[in-house]
Amino acid sequence: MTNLSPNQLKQYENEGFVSPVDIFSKDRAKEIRKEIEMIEEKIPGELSKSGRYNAHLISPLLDKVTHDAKILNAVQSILGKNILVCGTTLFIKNPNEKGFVSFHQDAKYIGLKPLNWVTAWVAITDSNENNGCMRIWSGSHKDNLKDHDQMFNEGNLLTRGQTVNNVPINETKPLILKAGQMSLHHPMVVHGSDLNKSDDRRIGFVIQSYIGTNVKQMLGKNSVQLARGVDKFNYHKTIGRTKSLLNKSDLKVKKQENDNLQEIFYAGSQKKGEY
Ligand SMILES: O=C(O)CCC(=O)C(=O)O
Repeated sequence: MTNLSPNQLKQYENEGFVSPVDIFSKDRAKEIRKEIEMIEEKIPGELSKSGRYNAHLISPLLDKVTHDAKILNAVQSILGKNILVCGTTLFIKNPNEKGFVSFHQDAKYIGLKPLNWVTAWVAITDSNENNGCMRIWSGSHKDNLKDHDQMFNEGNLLTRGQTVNNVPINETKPLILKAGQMSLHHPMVVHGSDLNKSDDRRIGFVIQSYIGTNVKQMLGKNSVQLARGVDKFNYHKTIGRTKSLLNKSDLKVKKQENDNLQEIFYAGSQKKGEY
């Protein structure tokens, strides 16, 4: 089943994103936030720096979001019926911290080819211009890959501070989402986000990304879960879904996956750090 409307598909084609798409209720978003914060409290550091990747492997509620039928119906409209999950990222911006995301293209550093993949940004809290929502350079996915500087700058939530310079801000659009809504964005579209100036956290849970079964990881290894359909290509190792919160063996799998990811994110870079 596919469910993006012709207008939403046109928006994706013309602008490189679809937003907003309703997924779940505010109350459900609150429950998910509670589970995230419970993990942060029980195992400090588990969801920060390189730990912010693949939280769906240790959190049953984030696992459910990752495999949510509504999200997959929308993703299927773009990728077709055979869909894998190849990772997730928590983008959390706390108030009074300097967190931001420099303008970049995901296709520049994620290593997935061909570009038959899409990223779902799911709002666990409201996300708006005051708390640093994503901004997208509309239509920029139609250009080639752009040069990115590696800035390694303080507060940048990207591993290497990958940055496209001279983005025309007046051609960027804020993706304003209520908790429980999502946006989908194209691997080539230039996007970033500014500081959180509010007095609450901004939490985005990002499935980064849903990939077609024909997509390979060119920069290293990353495991996948089958989200929908069949995988006739078997390019990747598969991992199971979590059955319980903070299960010990799931924590180990997450750690291994995130170590592999560091290799991918720092491929070709002289400088390494932990992020
Ligand atoms: O959460 C943000 O502000 C940026 C997220 C991002 O860069 C992405 O989802 O690709």
